Amino acid sequence: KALQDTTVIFVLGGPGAGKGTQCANLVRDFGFVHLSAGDLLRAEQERPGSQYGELIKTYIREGNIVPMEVTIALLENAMLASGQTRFLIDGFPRKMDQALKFEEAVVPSKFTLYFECPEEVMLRRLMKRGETSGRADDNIESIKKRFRVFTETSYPVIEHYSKSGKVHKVSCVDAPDAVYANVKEIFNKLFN
Ligand code: UP5
Ligand code: MG
Repeated sequence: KALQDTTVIFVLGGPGAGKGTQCANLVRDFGFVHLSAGDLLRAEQERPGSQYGELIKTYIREGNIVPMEVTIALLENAMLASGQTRFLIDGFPRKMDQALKFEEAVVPSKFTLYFECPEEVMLRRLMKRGETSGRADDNIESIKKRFRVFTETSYPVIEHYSKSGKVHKVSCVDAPDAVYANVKEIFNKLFN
């Protein structure tokens, strides 16, 4: 299969923890391709003629998890289209069945990078970003729903991989550069 020899790292953490911010650093320093599932879904929502536009819009506004068939297809297509072999899969899997399906149908993950961050810190970041982001889910109602879905549905994915020792946990509370210093240490050991 085309994606057999690829390295996939899941980048997980609560809404606004800083997944996208840190992935940009890793792209620069380690040559990964960054695929944010949320970004791919938002792009699909905007794509003229998409049959999933309305569905995605509703799920994202409500902080709910889009059916995995849609997300996995977008991820797999983007991986194949890139022609590359090292991927940061950001914000996916958000549910246990998605994790199992992706690893079975696409490629197993190497490990999970988990950004730990208290809700009050994430709330502050998202409310601030909401002043300019234009994201339909950067408002207090949607943010509260996103937090609940993360705790109830997405965090168990991290727990699952923790049990098999496949999680590298990094605190995301400090300034972006300080957080990245810790991320870089992990990646230097593995990829340099
Ligand atoms: N910021 C970042 N790091 C900082 C730091 N160390 N100190 C101070 N500020 C920091 O950062 C968020 C904000 O904080 C930015 O303003 C940044 O400058 C600042 P960012 O890097 O964007 O954080 P990130 O974790 O990427 O936050 P994001 O909002 O993207 O996380 P979500 O997980 O909520 O969003 P995502 O786009 O992944 O998903 C959105 C929705 O899509 C989901 O709720 C769901 O409805 C849907 N979805 C699915 O259905 N399935 C999927 O597989 C994926 C998404
Ligand atoms: Mg993001």
